[in-house]
Amino acid sequence: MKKALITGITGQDGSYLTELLLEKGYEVHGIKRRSSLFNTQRIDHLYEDPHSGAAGMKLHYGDLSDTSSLTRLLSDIKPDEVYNLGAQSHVAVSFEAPEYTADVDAVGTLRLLEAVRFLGLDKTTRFYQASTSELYGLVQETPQRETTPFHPRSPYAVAKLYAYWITVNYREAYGVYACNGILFNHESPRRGETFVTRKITRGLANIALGLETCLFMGNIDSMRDWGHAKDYVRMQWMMLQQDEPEDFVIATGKQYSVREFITWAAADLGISIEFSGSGVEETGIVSAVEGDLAPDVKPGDVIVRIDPRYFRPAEVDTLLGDPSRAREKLGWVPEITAREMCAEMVASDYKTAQRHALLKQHGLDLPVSFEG
Ligand code: NDP
Ligand code: GDR
Repeated sequence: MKKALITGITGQDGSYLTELLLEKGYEVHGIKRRSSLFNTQRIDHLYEDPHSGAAGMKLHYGDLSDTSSLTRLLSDIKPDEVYNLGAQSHVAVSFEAPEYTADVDAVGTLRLLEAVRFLGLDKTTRFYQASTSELYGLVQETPQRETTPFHPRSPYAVAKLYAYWITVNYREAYGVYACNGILFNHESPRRGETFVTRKITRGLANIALGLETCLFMGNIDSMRDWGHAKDYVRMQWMMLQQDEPEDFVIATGKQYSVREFITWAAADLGISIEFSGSGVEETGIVSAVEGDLAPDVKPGDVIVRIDPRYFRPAEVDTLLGDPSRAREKLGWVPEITAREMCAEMVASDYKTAQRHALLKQHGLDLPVSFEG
C-alpha cells in the first residue's frame, strides 16, 4: 500500500486529492492546522474512526511554519509521495500579510524539502509542489507555457516563485524526485468563499432568495483560465507517476472575464443581467427574470456594484494557459468546462441558500456576508 502525505488536506484541492488517492488504495496522511473552530468540513465525509483500525485517511496536527512537526511527521510516516498543497493561498490577503505568506508558502516548501533530504528520503519520496499561474503575473507571452518567463505581481506570487525554484533546485542538486504543477485557477463547490467564482455563485444564490441584495466586486475585467479542481488533482497524481520528474502547466486553454462568469451564474438562476457604466460606476442591472429560482429579484434591480476595496495594489489582468505538454506527455485533458463548473457551483450554493432562507423564515437568521 502506497503512503501519501498531503499538506493542505483541509483545503479545496486537498479534499479532492484525498478522495482520488483513497480510491487508488493509498494510505493518506494529512497535516491539519490547529484552529479554534473545526476546519475539516471538506474532508469530514472521508473520516473513519481510527479505533476501527480501517481508516485510510489519517490526520496529524502540524504547520508549514513549524519545522519540528514537518520533520517528525516525515520521519514517522516515510511517505512514498508528498503533495505540498498547504499555503496562504489568497492573493489579496498576501498584500495584507506578506511576511506570513512568505514564511508559509516559500520557506514552508524549503522546510519540507530539507526534511526529505536530511532524513535520507531523497531517493524514495516523491514531491509535488503546488505552483501557480500567478508566477506569470505581468504576462510576457500568450498563452503561457512551461517556458514562459515569470513576472510575479503579489507577495503570494513572489513566495510561490521561491517555492518553484527551490523545488527545481532540490531536483537538480540532490536528485530528489520533485516537480512543479503550474496550475491555473481551478474551482468547485468546495472553493473558498472569498475567491471570485465562489463569491459570485454564493452571492447571487443569496440574492435570488432575498438573503442579500447586492454583490460588491473588484476588477470584473480580469480574465482567467478556469478549470475544475477534480480534473486538476488527477493531474497532480499523474505527475508523480512518471519515470522522470518534470514541471507541467495545467490549464484549459480558454479564458473568460469575471463579468462573463457573473452573467453565467445569474443565468443559471434565471436572471438576465446587463452591465452599464464604466470603472467604479459600472453596475449590473437585472433585465429579466425567468422561472421560479429567484423570487426576490425583479427587473431593474441593481445586483452588482464595484467596490474599489477589492482592487489589488498590483493586478494580474489576464491569464491563459497552454496545456499541450500535459496532453501530449501524460494524456491529460480536462473533462469539465468552466461553464459546466459554474452551473455545478450555483446549484450547490442555491441549495445552501434555500436552507438559510428556510431558517430565516423560522426566525433563525444566519450571517451571510463576508469580506471577499
Ligand atoms: P485552499 O486555500 O483551499 O487550501 C489551502 C490549504 O492550506 C488549507 O488546507 C489550509 O488550512 C492550509 N494551510 C494554510 N496555511 C497553512 C499553514 N501555515 N500550515 C499548514 N497548512 C496551511 O487552497 P486550494 O486547495 O485552492 O489550493 C491548493 C494549493 O494550490 C495552494 O498551495 C494554492 O496556493 C495552490 N494553487 C491553487 C490554485 C487554485 O486555483 N485553487 C491554482 C494554483 C495554485 P486551513 O483549512 O486550516 O485554512
Ligand atoms: P486569483 O483568484 O487571485 O486568480 O488566485 P481570485 O478568485 O481571488 O481572483 C481572480 C480575479 O478576480 C478578480 N476579482 C475579485 N477577486 C476576489 N477574490 N474578490 C472580488 O470581489 C473580485 N472582483 C474581481 C481578482 O482581482 C482577480 O483578478 C487564485 C488562488 O487560488 C491562488 O492561490 C492561485 O495560485 C491562483 O488562483 C492561480
